[in-house]
Amino acid sequence: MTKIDKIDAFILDVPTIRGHVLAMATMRQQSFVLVQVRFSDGSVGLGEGTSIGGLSYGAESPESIQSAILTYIAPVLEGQAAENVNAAIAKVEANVKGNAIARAAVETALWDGLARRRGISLAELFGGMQRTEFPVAWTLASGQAEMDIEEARDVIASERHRIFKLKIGKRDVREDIAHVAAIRGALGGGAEIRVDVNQSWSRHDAKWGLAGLEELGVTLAEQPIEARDRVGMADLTRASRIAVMADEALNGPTDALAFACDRAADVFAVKIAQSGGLKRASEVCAIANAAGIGTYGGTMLESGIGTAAALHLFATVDRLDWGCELFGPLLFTDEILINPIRYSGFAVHLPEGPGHGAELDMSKVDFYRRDSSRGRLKAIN
Ligand code: MUC
Ligand code: MG
Repeated sequence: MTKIDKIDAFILDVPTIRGHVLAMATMRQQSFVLVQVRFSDGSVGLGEGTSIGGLSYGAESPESIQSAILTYIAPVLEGQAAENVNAAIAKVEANVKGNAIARAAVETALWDGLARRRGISLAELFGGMQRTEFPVAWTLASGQAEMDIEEARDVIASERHRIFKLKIGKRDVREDIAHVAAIRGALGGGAEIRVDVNQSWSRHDAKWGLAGLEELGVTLAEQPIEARDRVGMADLTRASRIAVMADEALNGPTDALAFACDRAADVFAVKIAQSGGLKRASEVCAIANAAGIGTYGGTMLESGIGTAAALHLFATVDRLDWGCELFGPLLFTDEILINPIRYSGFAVHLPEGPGHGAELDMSKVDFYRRDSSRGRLKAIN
């Protein structure tokens, strides 16, 4: 019987191509937490658990993710049977509360190992793919409208993206609307514009803001108000013609069910990390589908490992109404895979090969590892 032998987790700090200005933090680098699970038959599985902006986005930091994995998850799983991932998930959930991103990272590596041992892809392991390419949004978040416009024109010209998510919420709501109007006006009708407020508006700001965005033809507003304000989200969903999307509010199927019952969103941003793993993310998708809520493949700005795993899950779900934003690897100055994920024809393509298909470039891993002698960057985003 193949067993889980050893679980390792390490942090890579990789710079972003420009400052990524979000309402709650400006990212100049991203800290990927990579997980490597070694199995008793010599096979290996890879996973990733990555958050955003230290502790400014959510309750888990790169350091807490690594420590939860090494201190609490690894001892529960090491020595256990490798082939029954559902049993491993149950064991971890019984022993580790919260820490969804840490749990997701390990679970991804377990599924990856299982699929690789069987010589099939993750999507095949989950029952087969319904799509192999996905419309992919790009986030405009330089903080300056002129720079955002130039960047958008470049990626449209190279046929990478024509759906744009603008990060707003850092400035006054009226300034936000003016910022969106400038970009909307410059890009014209060929580009679809969505916004992500990352919880920064008050309920009153949101009333004003969504009305202004509607006039500009914006199609979707992500997490306009605080994640914990489900009643406010339901009010906005009812009142607004722009689709309202829940993101930070969704930490797995229990939240998804509450949001579905309260009709507190038109769309769910489904993130494998935030959902607590691929299995729970698929349940979030199922709840959305059953409730008539749209789905969107969200990102925590992961490297190619987390991005590939998410693509494999989203390849298998019944619907992915709003496409995805799985552009993470394009936001960094360097690529850590030897087989980078492909972006072309305004789409991201499902990686091929066994497991999630992503293979690490170990020279890059050594270079960016925080604990390596060459790891040059500081821990804080
Ligand atoms: C978020 O809130 O959705 C996803 C894309 C991006 O630029 O930031 C993330 C986080
Ligand atoms: Mg978001």
